[in-house]
Amino acid sequence: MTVETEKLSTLLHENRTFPPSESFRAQANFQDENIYQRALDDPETYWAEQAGELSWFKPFEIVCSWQPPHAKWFIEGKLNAAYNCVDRHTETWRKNKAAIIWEGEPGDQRVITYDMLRREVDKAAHMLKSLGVKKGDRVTIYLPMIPELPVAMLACAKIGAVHSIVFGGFSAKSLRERIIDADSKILITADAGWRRGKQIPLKANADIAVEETPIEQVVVVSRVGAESNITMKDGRDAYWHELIKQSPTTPFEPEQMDSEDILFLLYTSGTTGKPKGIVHTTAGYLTGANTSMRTVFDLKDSDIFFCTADIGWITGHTYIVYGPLSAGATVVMYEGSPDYPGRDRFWEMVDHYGVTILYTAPTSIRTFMKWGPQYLEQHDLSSLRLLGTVGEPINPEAWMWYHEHIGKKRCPIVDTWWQTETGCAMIAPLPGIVETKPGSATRAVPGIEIDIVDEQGNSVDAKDGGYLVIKKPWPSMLRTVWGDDERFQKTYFGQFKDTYLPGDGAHRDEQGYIWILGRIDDVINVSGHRIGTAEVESALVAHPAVAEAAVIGRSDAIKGQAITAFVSVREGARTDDALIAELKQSVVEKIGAMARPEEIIFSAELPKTRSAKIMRRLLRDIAEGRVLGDTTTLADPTVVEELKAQYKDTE
Ligand code: 6R9
Repeated sequence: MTVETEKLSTLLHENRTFPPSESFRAQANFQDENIYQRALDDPETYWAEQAGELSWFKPFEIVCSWQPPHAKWFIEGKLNAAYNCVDRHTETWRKNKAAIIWEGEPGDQRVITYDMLRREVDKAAHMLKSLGVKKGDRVTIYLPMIPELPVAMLACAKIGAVHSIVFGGFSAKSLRERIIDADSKILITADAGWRRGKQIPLKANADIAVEETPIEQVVVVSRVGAESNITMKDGRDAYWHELIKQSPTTPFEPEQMDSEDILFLLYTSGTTGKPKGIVHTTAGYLTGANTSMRTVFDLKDSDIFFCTADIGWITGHTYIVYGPLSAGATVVMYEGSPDYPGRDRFWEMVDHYGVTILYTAPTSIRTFMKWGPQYLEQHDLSSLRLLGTVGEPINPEAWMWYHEHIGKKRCPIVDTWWQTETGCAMIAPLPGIVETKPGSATRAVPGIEIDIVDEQGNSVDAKDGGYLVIKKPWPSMLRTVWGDDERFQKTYFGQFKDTYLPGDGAHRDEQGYIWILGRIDDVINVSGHRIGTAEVESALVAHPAVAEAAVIGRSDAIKGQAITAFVSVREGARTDDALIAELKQSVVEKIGAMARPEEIIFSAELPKTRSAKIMRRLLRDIAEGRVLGDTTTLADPTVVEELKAQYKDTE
């Protein structure tokens, strides 16, 4: 395995510590360290208590059944996720509390109270029903960050349909693959979305994507008013607002879902070219999402919670929609780019709406650092009381900058390690209890048992790197990979018996703090987005000029990692700037802009071992300008010299 020793030694020198302030601790939801021991001694009782925070139509009878690698939680229980996120709050004083404060990129705003949200969700549920959507059907959603997105998700949840959201930055081809894999008959999209003042042509992408797929109906939200620029296909396409007009205004009776009924699919990248449809179920996922709002985010009814992720990723699913809304919070949701029209857009929103909890990614923090603190100084950020980060390891400098310039040394920082597969935060401090260290996600949350092990599955000593593993099942764990249980078993439980393997390297320091070192497989993390090397490679190889391609992630100061592609072309193909531009464009078209290679290096041969495996490590060394390690296993050592020379030319 590739435990990056260089990174390890820098991290080990980090010994600044930040205990929670007395005033934070005194108001925290959890102040007693015993919660960890209690949950460890009896996780089932702990999770049953947490599940008790949800509203159930029928209480569960068995907390957990674990037949490795398959878990079931809260067996015999009946509930509805949309009822928990919306309806139940309208039966309390929260009825007129703001559920979603939404801001569009052009500056348009909407405040949606819980009661208004209930009405919107119910109308959308009636609409879906009238289109023939039934319990268990998959609905693909390809929308920008507009209120119709959470409304559509919750409408699916209300009728028991399974949503599969595809991030609006994905290409037509990626959308198509996901539609086919999920076997969806219906797609909800928009005419276009706004990004840095430009329109992103979602409907045009959708038109290409749905050809020769099971999609029978396309519902189109009019976001930018581009009616004249899009084509609506008769009998297939209809506008959301026109369909909604025909919906009854009567309440929609929530479907009584079994705890283990599927709530959603969300596709994520793995080591092969084919994305995995991660399956999350109703009760377990919602319990995890809801619990972490109260524990990790110390949520209070007075909080204004701003998660800057897109709902197209798991962070947005859990921390814009299901977590905060199930807990009755007010969330801020923003459609566009942080630098539009100015680089102070987030700070203007924090100031304007009085945001109390901000949850963002290390890549954004590094971008703010690069821009400089002057954009923050123009605004009053004194409403902030807690900060969070997610998506990739945060480097200590970025952590300190977040602490000093955004948190004004007042706000605890919760560095939350988790994955699409885990559903909610797994390693993160409880901010009223745990002393934090810049760059460490600290320790597993209560109810989660982790370890760091070697190849044989034995715990490693402090300071040694190893595989991060999760030893016991937890409520919000993925249940399977959609349509491919074998892949689920192999990927996550194939290495160690009955133990979940997330695919990250980690080490523990002498105090037991966890330091995540990054992926140990062929997954690249660009700005917190998971991209499989195999996906980018197959996009490149699809080009007629390309014979072979190898893709690696090299370290990048802002994005965490950037994609470098090494390409060998077919006989006679030209290796010029035009081909580079074409290849980059072809990756954008096949996957999406976030997968665009930063640089493409042509090489007559790729370095291979004698067993014909491409030596990615070596390519990473070249791209990162390191002295090359052992190349004795290389079939043809001259390849490396040539590649090094080529790489220098591109710099
Ligand atoms: C939530 C999310 C998961 C991968 C994960 C890891 C990396 C996420 C992190 C982190 C270090 C953190 N990751 N949070 N690494 N510290 N706080 O990002 O899900 O898109 O599935 O990515 O992201 O490598 O395995 P997802």
